[in-house]
Amino acid sequence: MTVLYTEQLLTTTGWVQSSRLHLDGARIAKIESDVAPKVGDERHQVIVPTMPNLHSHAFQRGMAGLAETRGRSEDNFWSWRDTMYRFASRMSPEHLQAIAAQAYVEMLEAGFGRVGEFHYLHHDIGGRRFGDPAEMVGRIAAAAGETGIALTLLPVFYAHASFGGQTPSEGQARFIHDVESYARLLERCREVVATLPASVVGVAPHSLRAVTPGELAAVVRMLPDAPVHIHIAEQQNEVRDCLAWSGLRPVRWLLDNAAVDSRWCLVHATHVDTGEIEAIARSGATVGLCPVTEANLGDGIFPAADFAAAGGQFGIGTDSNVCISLSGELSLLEYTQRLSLGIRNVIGLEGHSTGMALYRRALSGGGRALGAPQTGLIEGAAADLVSLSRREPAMICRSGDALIDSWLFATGGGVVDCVWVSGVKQIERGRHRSRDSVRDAYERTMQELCA
Ligand code: NGQ
Ligand code: ZN
Repeated sequence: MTVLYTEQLLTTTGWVQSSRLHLDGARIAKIESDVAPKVGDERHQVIVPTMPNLHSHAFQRGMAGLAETRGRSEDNFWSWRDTMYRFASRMSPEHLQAIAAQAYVEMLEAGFGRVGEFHYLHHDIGGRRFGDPAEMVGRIAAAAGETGIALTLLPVFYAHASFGGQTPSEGQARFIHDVESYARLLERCREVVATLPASVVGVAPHSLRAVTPGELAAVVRMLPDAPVHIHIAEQQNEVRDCLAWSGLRPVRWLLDNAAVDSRWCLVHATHVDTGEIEAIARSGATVGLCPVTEANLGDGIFPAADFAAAGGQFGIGTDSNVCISLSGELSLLEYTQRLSLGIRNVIGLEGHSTGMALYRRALSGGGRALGAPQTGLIEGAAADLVSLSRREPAMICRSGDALIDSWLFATGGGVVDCVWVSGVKQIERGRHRSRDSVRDAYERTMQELCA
């Protein structure tokens, strides 16, 4: 049995000192605190739980930084999407696996232990069908298996270009299913991930733009207790189009027309009014915030302070993977609130650390949204751990909550030392054990795609 000794440990009930964690395979068998280390213990300074990354499109990592040149007319979300569709149109299954593995290595190195992969690149180039409908899903699962990140697979149902069941565009040909073919895909997904430890499969109607009400209901029924993820109200345009189609704003339409509950993750939910904020909080759904991507795409600012005050739950995601950073997502989430409200220390309670409030909330919201609700460190829980190093100047003389505040707000994130997922150490001294081989395969893929 492996025993980790750590000076400080963040448990479900708070910080404890001088702890010995006994790992029994994938689980934490026992935690002793206020004890001395023993010979053979592996020594660490600070151990905290890994963070769930509740929303990723792994393949988009390959175009990170390639959509940052101003075009002839105004650039916006939709012109970025055209670039993204062109990038996606040439990707083979091998390319997808190599890019996803690179993204997952970077996620693990950042301190994420589980990824919710919102996967919609299903068909071959030009929309031709593969012999196995789960060919591309298999590549996502292989990348997760290769890197050791825990996977919540969210196969996407995508059928239409916009509200009212519009015919999909050419750029969407690789995404498209009908309800019957999606049911077959889902069945294969469950087989494909069966050998991946701790994996979960959910359903993901892409957005209210991409599904009809009937399709939405059918998809949500397919896996009765599994996570349901949907993009919603990310862009003002989308709110306008939804109003024109239904007379209701997107979040309002969803809450009135689907049984939204704690299974649900509303990704973005950027544009919400006061009534919608309160109604999401009451529903028990998690809001999936992706601050770095939302900033990159010019989406807008989610009213996180009001939502948190209403008792709402949120988690964080890296979405387009334009820059994979745990500290970056959480600090930007807080900073967008500060910038829009003109005040400091917004998420959190009087007299308490903001970093801790962000970390704890994103931990429980993310775990719930990904169908892996037990995220804290406690005896019997999964050994999903991050150790932090105090070598970074900004971490010197910090203890307890100040460690999290300094990590999130005062470093570039480079304080992650080791990461264990289900008791397996994937990151050591900040580097994934397969960092070099994954990088080399990624380089070959990028050379082909950029040729
Ligand atoms: C996606 N990404 O599915 O990758 C979307 C763009 C769309 C974000 N929404 C496509 N950030 O929403 O139509
Ligand atoms: Zn997305």
